[in-house]
Amino acid sequence: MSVPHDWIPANTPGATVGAPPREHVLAGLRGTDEGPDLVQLLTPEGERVACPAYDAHVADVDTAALRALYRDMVLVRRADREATALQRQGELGLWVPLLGQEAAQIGAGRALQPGDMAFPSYREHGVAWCRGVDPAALLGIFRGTDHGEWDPAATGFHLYTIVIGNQCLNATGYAMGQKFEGRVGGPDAQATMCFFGDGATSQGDVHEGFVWAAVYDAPVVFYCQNNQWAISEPNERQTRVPLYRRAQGYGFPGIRVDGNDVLACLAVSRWALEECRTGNGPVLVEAFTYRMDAHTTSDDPSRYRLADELELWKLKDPLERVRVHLVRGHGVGNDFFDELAAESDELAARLRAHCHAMPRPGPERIFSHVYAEPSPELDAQRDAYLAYCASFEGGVR
Ligand SMILES: Cc1ncc(C[n+]2csc(CCOP(=O)(O)OP(=O)(O)O)c2C)c(N)n1
Ligand SMILES: [Mg+2]
Repeated sequence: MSVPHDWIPANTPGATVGAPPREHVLAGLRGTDEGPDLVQLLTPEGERVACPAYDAHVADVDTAALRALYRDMVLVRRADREATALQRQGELGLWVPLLGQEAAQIGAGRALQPGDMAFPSYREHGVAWCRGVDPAALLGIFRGTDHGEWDPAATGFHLYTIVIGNQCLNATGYAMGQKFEGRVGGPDAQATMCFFGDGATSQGDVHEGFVWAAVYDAPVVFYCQNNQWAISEPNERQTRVPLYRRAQGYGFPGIRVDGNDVLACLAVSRWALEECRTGNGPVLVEAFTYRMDAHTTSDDPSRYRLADELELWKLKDPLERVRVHLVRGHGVGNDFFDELAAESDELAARLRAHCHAMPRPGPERIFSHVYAEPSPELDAQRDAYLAYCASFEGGVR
Protein backbone atom coordinates (compact mmCIF):
# COMPACT_ATOMS: atom_id res chain seq x y z
CA MET A 1 0.00 0.00 0.00
CA SER A 2 1.34 3.38 -0.85
CA VAL A 3 1.32 6.20 1.65
CA PRO A 4 -1.64 8.52 1.08
CA HIS A 5 -0.37 11.59 -0.68
CA ASP A 6 -1.97 14.95 -1.13
CA TRP A 7 -1.61 15.37 -4.88
CA ILE A 8 -3.89 18.32 -5.23
CA PRO A 9 -2.22 21.35 -3.69
CA ALA A 10 -4.17 23.17 -1.02
CA ASN A 11 -5.62 26.49 -2.15
CA THR A 12 -5.76 25.41 -5.77
CA PRO A 13 -7.59 28.25 -7.46
CA GLY A 14 -10.67 27.59 -9.55
CA ALA A 15 -9.75 26.73 -13.10
CA THR A 16 -11.46 29.79 -14.53
CA VAL A 17 -10.30 32.38 -12.04
CA GLY A 18 -7.77 34.61 -13.77
CA ALA A 19 -4.02 34.14 -13.54
CA PRO A 20 -2.71 31.61 -11.00
CA PRO A 21 -0.98 33.02 -7.92
CA ARG A 22 2.80 33.17 -7.73
CA GLU A 23 3.10 30.12 -5.42
CA HIS A 24 1.06 28.12 -7.85
CA VAL A 25 3.28 29.05 -10.76
CA LEU A 26 6.38 28.24 -8.74
CA ALA A 27 4.89 24.88 -7.71
CA GLY A 28 4.38 24.15 -11.38
CA LEU A 29 7.86 25.29 -12.31
CA ARG A 30 9.29 23.05 -9.65
CA GLY A 31 6.95 20.18 -10.48
CA THR A 32 9.55 17.64 -9.50
CA ASP A 33 7.61 15.73 -6.86
CA GLU A 34 8.31 12.10 -7.61
CA GLY A 35 5.59 10.92 -5.23
CA PRO A 36 5.40 7.76 -3.16
CA ASP A 37 5.05 5.15 -5.92
CA LEU A 38 8.19 5.79 -7.96
CA VAL A 39 9.96 2.58 -9.02
CA GLN A 40 13.70 3.06 -8.58
CA LEU A 41 16.54 0.50 -8.65
CA LEU A 42 19.53 2.80 -8.90
CA THR A 43 19.60 6.02 -6.87
CA PRO A 44 21.02 9.27 -8.27
CA GLU A 45 24.12 8.52 -6.14
CA GLY A 46 24.64 5.25 -8.00
CA GLU A 47 23.50 2.95 -5.21
CA ARG A 48 21.57 -0.21 -6.13
CA VAL A 49 18.45 -0.42 -3.97
CA ALA A 50 16.29 -3.52 -3.59
CA CYS A 51 12.96 -3.45 -5.39
CA PRO A 52 11.17 -6.75 -4.73
CA ALA A 53 8.48 -6.13 -7.35
CA TYR A 54 10.91 -5.60 -10.24
CA ASP A 55 14.36 -6.99 -9.27
CA ALA A 56 13.63 -10.31 -10.98
CA HIS A 57 13.17 -8.53 -14.31
CA VAL A 58 16.80 -7.40 -14.34
CA ALA A 59 18.34 -10.39 -12.55
CA ASP A 60 20.32 -11.18 -15.74
CA VAL A 61 21.91 -7.73 -15.91
CA ASP A 62 25.55 -8.43 -15.04
CA THR A 63 28.55 -6.13 -15.36
CA ALA A 64 28.78 -6.61 -19.12
CA ALA A 65 25.08 -5.85 -19.61
CA LEU A 66 25.29 -2.78 -17.40
CA ARG A 67 28.32 -1.57 -19.34
CA ALA A 68 26.34 -2.07 -22.55
CA LEU A 69 23.44 0.03 -21.21
CA TYR A 70 25.88 2.75 -20.20
CA ARG A 71 27.54 2.62 -23.62
CA ASP A 72 24.12 3.03 -25.30
CA MET A 73 23.39 6.12 -23.21
CA VAL A 74 26.81 7.69 -23.79
CA LEU A 75 26.63 7.17 -27.54
CA VAL A 76 23.07 8.47 -27.96
CA ARG A 77 23.91 11.50 -25.85
CA ARG A 78 26.95 12.16 -28.01
CA ALA A 79 24.94 11.78 -31.22
CA ASP A 80 22.36 14.16 -29.77
CA ARG A 81 24.97 16.78 -28.85
CA GLU A 82 26.57 16.50 -32.29
CA ALA A 83 23.23 16.97 -34.03
CA THR A 84 22.51 20.00 -31.84
CA ALA A 85 25.88 21.46 -32.86
CA LEU A 86 25.16 20.73 -36.53
CA GLN A 87 21.90 22.65 -36.24
CA ARG A 88 23.68 25.60 -34.64
CA GLN A 89 26.12 25.62 -37.54
CA GLY A 90 23.29 25.76 -40.07
CA GLU A 91 23.64 22.18 -41.28
CA LEU A 92 20.24 21.09 -39.92
CA GLY A 93 17.04 23.12 -40.03
CA LEU A 94 16.01 21.89 -36.60
CA TRP A 95 16.93 19.33 -33.97
CA VAL A 96 14.89 17.86 -31.11
CA PRO A 97 17.27 17.14 -28.22
CA LEU A 98 16.89 14.07 -26.05
CA LEU A 99 19.35 15.29 -23.41
CA GLY A 100 18.29 13.96 -20.00
CA GLN A 101 15.96 11.27 -21.37
CA GLU A 102 18.62 8.70 -22.28
CA ALA A 103 17.75 6.24 -19.49
CA ALA A 104 14.01 6.41 -20.16
CA GLN A 105 14.62 5.60 -23.83
CA ILE A 106 17.42 3.05 -23.57
CA GLY A 107 15.66 1.16 -20.75
CA ALA A 108 12.48 0.88 -22.81
CA GLY A 109 14.28 0.31 -26.12
CA ARG A 110 16.39 -2.54 -24.77
CA ALA A 111 13.30 -4.19 -23.26
CA LEU A 112 11.77 -4.52 -26.72
CA GLN A 113 12.26 -7.80 -28.56
CA PRO A 114 12.85 -8.11 -32.32
CA GLY A 115 9.19 -8.99 -33.09
CA ASP A 116 7.81 -6.04 -31.12
CA MET A 117 6.84 -2.74 -32.71
CA ALA A 118 7.65 0.75 -31.44
CA PHE A 119 5.77 3.93 -32.35
CA PRO A 120 7.87 7.01 -31.53
CA SER A 121 7.04 10.69 -31.43
CA TYR A 122 9.96 12.89 -32.58
CA ARG A 123 12.43 12.75 -29.67
CA GLU A 124 13.00 8.99 -29.51
CA HIS A 125 16.54 8.94 -30.89
CA GLY A 126 17.54 6.55 -28.09
CA VAL A 127 14.81 4.07 -28.94
CA ALA A 128 15.78 4.36 -32.62
CA TRP A 129 19.32 3.39 -31.62
CA CYS A 130 18.07 0.29 -29.81
CA ARG A 131 16.04 -0.73 -32.87
CA GLY A 132 19.15 -0.59 -35.03
CA VAL A 133 18.33 2.71 -36.75
CA ASP A 134 21.63 4.49 -37.30
CA PRO A 135 21.63 8.06 -35.90
CA ALA A 136 22.79 9.23 -39.33
CA ALA A 137 19.45 8.02 -40.73
CA LEU A 138 17.65 10.52 -38.46
CA LEU A 139 19.45 13.54 -39.84
CA GLY A 140 17.62 13.71 -43.18
CA ILE A 141 14.34 14.62 -41.49
CA PHE A 142 16.00 17.57 -39.81
CA ARG A 143 18.06 18.62 -42.84
CA GLY A 144 14.94 18.45 -44.98
CA THR A 145 16.23 15.84 -47.41
CA ASP A 146 13.78 13.04 -46.54
CA HIS A 147 10.93 12.11 -44.22
CA GLY A 148 12.77 9.28 -42.50
CA GLU A 149 14.71 6.76 -44.48
CA TRP A 150 14.52 3.65 -42.32
CA ASP A 151 12.22 0.70 -42.93
CA PRO A 152 9.64 0.53 -40.10
CA ALA A 153 8.76 -3.09 -40.85
CA ALA A 154 12.38 -4.28 -40.88
CA THR A 155 13.43 -2.32 -37.78
CA GLY A 156 10.21 -2.58 -35.73
CA PHE A 157 10.42 1.20 -35.39
CA HIS A 158 7.76 3.34 -37.00
CA LEU A 159 8.56 6.69 -38.62
CA TYR A 160 8.61 9.78 -36.40
CA THR A 161 5.24 11.40 -35.71
CA ILE A 162 5.14 15.16 -35.23
CA VAL A 163 1.37 15.41 -34.74
CA ILE A 164 1.17 15.18 -30.97
CA GLY A 165 -0.39 11.97 -29.68
CA ASN A 166 -1.43 10.70 -33.09
CA GLN A 167 0.82 7.63 -32.83
CA CYS A 168 -1.30 6.35 -29.91
CA LEU A 169 -4.07 5.59 -32.39
CA ASN A 170 -1.67 3.98 -34.86
CA ALA A 171 -0.01 1.94 -32.11
CA THR A 172 -3.33 0.75 -30.74
CA GLY A 173 -4.44 -0.26 -34.21
CA TYR A 174 -1.16 -2.08 -34.79
CA ALA A 175 -1.52 -3.88 -31.44
CA MET A 176 -5.05 -4.92 -32.41
CA GLY A 177 -3.54 -6.39 -35.56
CA GLN A 178 -1.05 -8.37 -33.47
CA LYS A 179 -3.98 -9.67 -31.47
CA PHE A 180 -6.05 -10.59 -34.55
CA GLU A 181 -3.06 -12.46 -35.94
CA GLY A 182 -2.86 -14.58 -32.79
CA ARG A 183 0.37 -12.98 -31.57
CA VAL A 184 -0.80 -12.65 -27.98
CA GLY A 185 0.19 -15.59 -25.78
CA GLY A 186 2.29 -18.42 -27.10
CA PRO A 187 5.96 -18.64 -27.98
CA ASP A 188 6.06 -16.00 -30.75
CA ALA A 189 4.04 -13.42 -28.80
CA GLN A 190 4.53 -9.77 -29.69
CA ALA A 191 3.70 -6.41 -28.18
CA THR A 192 3.62 -2.77 -29.25
CA MET A 193 5.15 0.16 -27.40
CA CYS A 194 3.89 3.68 -27.95
CA PHE A 195 6.05 6.66 -26.96
CA PHE A 196 4.59 10.07 -26.18
CA GLY A 197 5.07 12.99 -23.82
CA ASP A 198 3.30 14.48 -20.83
CA GLY A 199 1.71 17.17 -22.99
CA ALA A 200 0.37 14.55 -25.39
CA THR A 201 -1.81 13.17 -22.60
CA SER A 202 -4.06 16.20 -23.12
CA GLN A 203 -4.73 15.19 -26.72
CA GLY A 204 -7.93 13.43 -27.75
CA ASP A 205 -5.97 10.87 -29.78
CA VAL A 206 -4.25 9.58 -26.65
CA HIS A 207 -7.54 9.32 -24.78
CA GLU A 208 -9.13 7.46 -27.70
CA GLY A 209 -6.16 5.11 -27.90
CA PHE A 210 -6.42 4.40 -24.17
CA VAL A 211 -10.15 3.65 -24.36
CA TRP A 212 -9.86 1.43 -27.40
CA ALA A 213 -6.84 -0.48 -26.09
CA ALA A 214 -8.50 -0.99 -22.71
CA VAL A 215 -11.79 -2.41 -23.93
CA TYR A 216 -10.14 -4.69 -26.50
CA ASP A 217 -7.20 -5.73 -24.27
CA ALA A 218 -4.74 -4.59 -26.95
CA PRO A 219 -1.12 -5.63 -26.32
CA VAL A 220 0.24 -2.08 -26.17
CA VAL A 221 2.49 -0.43 -23.60
CA PHE A 222 1.75 3.29 -23.47
CA TYR A 223 5.12 4.75 -22.52
CA CYS A 224 4.78 8.36 -21.43
CA GLN A 225 8.02 10.23 -20.94
CA ASN A 226 6.99 12.87 -18.47
CA ASN A 227 9.83 15.32 -19.01
CA GLN A 228 7.90 17.93 -17.00
CA TRP A 229 7.34 20.29 -19.94
CA ALA A 230 5.34 20.49 -23.14
CA ILE A 231 7.36 23.25 -24.79
CA SER A 232 6.62 26.10 -22.31
CA GLU A 233 3.64 24.45 -20.60
CA PRO A 234 4.43 22.79 -17.26
CA ASN A 235 2.77 19.60 -16.09
CA GLU A 236 0.68 21.80 -13.89
CA ARG A 237 -1.28 22.70 -17.01
CA GLN A 238 -1.86 19.10 -18.16
CA THR A 239 -3.17 17.31 -15.11
CA ARG A 240 -4.36 17.44 -11.53
CA VAL A 241 -3.30 13.85 -10.77
CA PRO A 242 0.01 12.09 -11.47
CA LEU A 243 -0.13 10.85 -15.05
CA TYR A 244 0.33 7.17 -14.18
CA ARG A 245 -2.87 7.33 -12.14
CA ARG A 246 -4.85 8.22 -15.24
CA ALA A 247 -4.66 4.53 -16.24
CA GLN A 248 -6.95 3.58 -13.40
CA GLY A 249 -9.80 5.52 -14.98
CA TYR A 250 -9.43 3.50 -18.19
CA GLY A 251 -9.12 0.19 -16.37
CA PHE A 252 -5.51 -0.83 -16.83
CA PRO A 253 -2.40 -0.64 -14.66
CA GLY A 254 -0.30 2.51 -14.50
CA ILE A 255 3.28 2.50 -13.13
CA ARG A 256 5.52 5.48 -12.41
CA VAL A 257 9.18 4.68 -12.89
CA ASP A 258 12.27 6.81 -12.31
CA GLY A 259 12.90 7.78 -15.92
CA ASN A 260 16.50 8.68 -15.12
CA ASP A 261 17.22 5.17 -13.87
CA VAL A 262 18.00 2.90 -16.82
CA LEU A 263 17.76 -0.29 -14.75
CA ALA A 264 14.32 0.59 -13.42
CA CYS A 265 13.12 1.60 -16.91
CA LEU A 266 14.40 -1.70 -18.30
CA ALA A 267 12.75 -3.73 -15.52
CA VAL A 268 9.39 -1.98 -15.68
CA SER A 269 9.33 -2.03 -19.50
CA ARG A 270 10.17 -5.74 -19.60
CA TRP A 271 7.38 -6.43 -17.14
CA ALA A 272 4.89 -4.25 -19.04
CA LEU A 273 5.74 -5.81 -22.42
CA GLU A 274 5.42 -9.28 -20.93
CA GLU A 275 2.01 -8.38 -19.53
CA CYS A 276 0.97 -7.40 -23.05
CA ARG A 277 2.47 -10.48 -24.69
CA THR A 278 0.55 -12.71 -22.30
CA GLY A 279 -2.80 -11.00 -22.83
CA ASN A 280 -2.83 -8.62 -19.85
CA GLY A 281 -2.39 -5.44 -21.83
CA PRO A 282 -2.58 -2.54 -22.10
CA VAL A 283 -0.26 -0.96 -19.54
CA LEU A 284 0.68 2.67 -18.95
CA VAL A 285 4.24 3.46 -17.88
CA GLU A 286 5.06 6.99 -16.82
CA ALA A 287 8.81 7.53 -17.00
CA PHE A 288 9.40 10.47 -14.68
CA THR A 289 12.26 12.40 -16.19
CA TYR A 290 13.38 15.84 -17.32
CA ARG A 291 14.08 17.57 -20.61
CA MET A 292 17.48 19.09 -19.84
CA ASP A 293 17.81 21.04 -23.08
CA ALA A 294 15.38 23.16 -25.06
CA HIS A 295 12.20 21.68 -26.53
CA THR A 296 13.81 22.02 -29.96
CA THR A 297 16.65 24.17 -31.21
CA SER A 298 13.99 26.80 -32.02
CA ASP A 299 13.08 27.13 -28.35
CA ASP A 300 14.62 29.17 -25.52
CA PRO A 301 13.66 27.58 -22.18
CA SER A 302 15.17 30.44 -20.17
CA ARG A 303 12.04 32.39 -21.14
CA TYR A 304 9.74 30.17 -19.10
CA ARG A 305 11.60 28.05 -16.55
CA LEU A 306 13.92 28.69 -13.66
CA ALA A 307 17.59 27.82 -13.85
CA ASP A 308 17.53 26.16 -10.43
CA GLU A 309 15.15 23.51 -11.76
CA LEU A 310 17.76 22.36 -14.27
CA GLU A 311 20.45 22.42 -11.58
CA LEU A 312 18.29 20.13 -9.45
CA TRP A 313 17.85 17.65 -12.26
CA LYS A 314 21.55 17.67 -13.13
CA LEU A 315 22.05 15.92 -9.79
CA LYS A 316 19.79 13.14 -11.07
CA ASP A 317 21.65 12.72 -14.35
CA PRO A 318 20.85 9.34 -15.91
CA LEU A 319 24.42 8.63 -17.08
CA GLU A 320 26.29 9.70 -13.98
CA ARG A 321 24.53 7.30 -11.61
CA VAL A 322 25.40 4.31 -13.83
CA ARG A 323 29.01 5.45 -14.17
CA VAL A 324 29.34 5.69 -10.38
CA HIS A 325 27.69 2.30 -9.94
CA LEU A 326 29.98 0.69 -12.53
CA VAL A 327 33.08 2.06 -10.80
CA ARG A 328 32.07 1.46 -7.18
CA GLY A 329 29.83 -1.57 -7.48
CA HIS A 330 31.43 -3.44 -10.39
CA GLY A 331 35.08 -2.33 -10.30
CA VAL A 332 35.00 -1.04 -13.89
CA GLY A 333 38.21 0.83 -14.60
CA ASN A 334 39.34 3.74 -16.73
CA ASP A 335 40.09 1.64 -19.81
CA PHE A 336 36.39 1.09 -20.42
CA PHE A 337 35.57 4.79 -20.09
CA ASP A 338 38.53 5.86 -22.25
CA GLU A 339 37.58 3.44 -25.02
CA LEU A 340 34.00 4.62 -24.87
CA ALA A 341 35.09 8.25 -25.12
CA ALA A 342 37.08 7.39 -28.24
CA GLU A 343 34.12 5.50 -29.69
CA SER A 344 31.82 8.50 -29.13
CA ASP A 345 34.34 10.79 -30.85
CA GLU A 346 34.31 8.46 -33.84
CA LEU A 347 30.52 8.38 -33.91
CA ALA A 348 30.34 12.19 -33.79
CA ALA A 349 32.87 12.52 -36.62
CA ARG A 350 30.99 9.98 -38.72
CA LEU A 351 27.68 11.80 -38.19
CA ARG A 352 29.25 15.13 -39.13
CA ALA A 353 30.81 13.71 -42.30
CA HIS A 354 27.53 12.02 -43.22
CA CYS A 355 25.58 15.24 -42.73
CA HIS A 356 27.96 17.26 -44.93
CA ALA A 357 27.85 14.62 -47.64
CA MET A 358 24.06 14.26 -47.81
CA PRO A 359 22.96 14.90 -51.38
CA ARG A 360 20.60 17.79 -51.93
CA PRO A 361 17.34 16.35 -53.24
CA GLY A 362 15.91 17.57 -56.53
CA PRO A 363 12.55 19.39 -56.61
CA GLU A 364 10.81 16.20 -57.79
CA ARG A 365 11.67 14.45 -54.51
CA ILE A 366 8.77 15.99 -52.59
CA PHE A 367 6.37 14.09 -54.86
CA SER A 368 7.98 10.68 -54.49
CA HIS A 369 6.75 8.04 -52.01
CA VAL A 370 3.50 9.92 -51.34
CA TYR A 371 1.43 6.95 -52.54
CA ALA A 372 2.40 3.32 -52.97
CA GLU A 373 0.69 3.27 -56.41
CA PRO A 374 1.16 5.88 -59.17
CA SER A 375 -1.34 8.75 -59.01
CA PRO A 376 -2.17 10.61 -62.28
CA GLU A 377 -3.19 13.75 -60.34
CA LEU A 378 0.07 13.85 -58.41
CA ASP A 379 2.10 13.11 -61.53
CA ALA A 380 0.42 16.07 -63.24
CA GLN A 381 1.22 18.33 -60.26
CA ARG A 382 4.84 17.18 -60.30
CA ASP A 383 5.21 17.81 -64.03
CA ALA A 384 3.67 21.27 -63.70
CA TYR A 385 5.99 22.12 -60.80
CA LEU A 386 9.08 20.88 -62.64
CA ALA A 387 8.07 22.92 -65.71
CA TYR A 388 7.66 25.96 -63.48
CA CYS A 389 11.13 25.42 -61.95
CA ALA A 390 12.63 25.00 -65.43
CA SER A 391 11.10 28.33 -66.52
CA PHE A 392 13.69 30.18 -64.39
CA GLU A 393 17.03 30.95 -65.90
CA GLY A 394 19.35 28.12 -64.89
CA GLY A 395 16.45 26.23 -63.30
CA VAL A 396 15.58 26.13 -59.61
CA ARG A 397 17.18 23.80 -57.08
C1 LIG B 1 -1.63 18.13 -32.68
C2 LIG B 1 -0.48 19.03 -32.40
N1 LIG B 1 -0.66 20.15 -31.67
C3 LIG B 1 0.37 20.96 -31.39
C4 LIG B 1 1.62 20.68 -31.86
C5 LIG B 1 2.80 21.58 -31.52
N2 LIG B 1 3.66 20.91 -30.54
C6 LIG B 1 4.82 20.33 -30.91
S1 LIG B 1 5.61 19.63 -29.61
C7 LIG B 1 4.42 20.11 -28.52
C8 LIG B 1 4.53 19.79 -27.05
C9 LIG B 1 4.52 18.33 -26.76
O1 LIG B 1 4.86 18.11 -25.42
P1 LIG B 1 5.01 16.67 -24.83
O2 LIG B 1 3.88 15.82 -25.27
O3 LIG B 1 5.21 16.81 -23.36
O4 LIG B 1 6.33 16.06 -25.50
P2 LIG B 1 7.84 16.59 -25.38
O5 LIG B 1 8.07 17.51 -26.55
O6 LIG B 1 8.00 17.25 -24.08
O7 LIG B 1 8.69 15.37 -25.52
C10 LIG B 1 3.43 20.83 -29.19
C11 LIG B 1 2.25 21.42 -28.52
C12 LIG B 1 1.78 19.51 -32.65
N3 LIG B 1 2.98 19.14 -33.13
N4 LIG B 1 0.72 18.69 -32.88
MG1 LIG C 1 6.97 16.84 -22.29
